Amino acid sequence: MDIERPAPDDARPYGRRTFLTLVAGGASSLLWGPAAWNIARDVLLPVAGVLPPPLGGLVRSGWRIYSVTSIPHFDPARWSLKIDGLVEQPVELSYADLRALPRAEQVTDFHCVTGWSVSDVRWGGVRFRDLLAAVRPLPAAQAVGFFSADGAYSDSLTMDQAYLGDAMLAYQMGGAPLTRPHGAPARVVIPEMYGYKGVKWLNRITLLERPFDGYWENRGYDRNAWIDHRA
Ligand SMILES: Nc1nc2c(c(=O)[nH]1)N[C@H]1C(S)=C(S)[C@@H](COP(=O)(O)O)O[C@H]1N2
Ligand SMILES: [Mo]
Repeated sequence: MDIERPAPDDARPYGRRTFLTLVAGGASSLLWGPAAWNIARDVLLPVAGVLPPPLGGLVRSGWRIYSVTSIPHFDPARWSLKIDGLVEQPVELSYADLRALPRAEQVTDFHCVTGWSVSDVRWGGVRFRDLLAAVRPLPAAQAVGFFSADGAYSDSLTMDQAYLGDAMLAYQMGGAPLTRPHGAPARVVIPEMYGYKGVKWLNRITLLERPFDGYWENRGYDRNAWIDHRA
């Protein structure tokens, strides 16, 4: 079985640039208060070891950027999200369309199956029920397939899983637009399951009769990725 690894080398330069930019803002963010700190936190944490001691002391846990390909570019003017499959009305949403949908917010913990977690992640986005309202799913649609703009990564959920109260398509993290390493412009969030269900750089959703095995499931992971080992 393959195992998850941090983003490949060709993806690193971007992540590093982002880190340097945000560290500059990050130090002063301590003066702006907790909200600003949260925004910078996800980027600061992976390098806790190189931070000066007082800042390092605040670090509890951290993100690792995962990508099985190089990290896709996001152009707000050209990006679209196609929603098709078992629906009455397929649609193609622009980034502006996506942000115009009813917005939901939540603070939830994030767990990767390889053993790292991030507590209290503030997500903003749209609930799948609100996202799918426009396409009017057919009665036969019992599952949702998610596809990444990276051309390699996909996963699926049953409709019931996608409609859980804290599942969403997130386009904000920590009160700011999702950064490119974290999946800009949008990623799947389902806190009750391990992070591999959360397809980043999402650009297509297809409604299906039944779920399929996603990228990591084809490499040995469980299709039902419940963190608390629910049936
Ligand atoms: N497109 C894509 N989405 C992905 C992955 C990936 O490699 N490619 N990795 C998944 C895994 S295993 C995890 S734990 C999370 C990690 O999110 P992060 O890179 O924002 O920390 O993204 C998930 N979504
Ligand atoms: Mo993961």
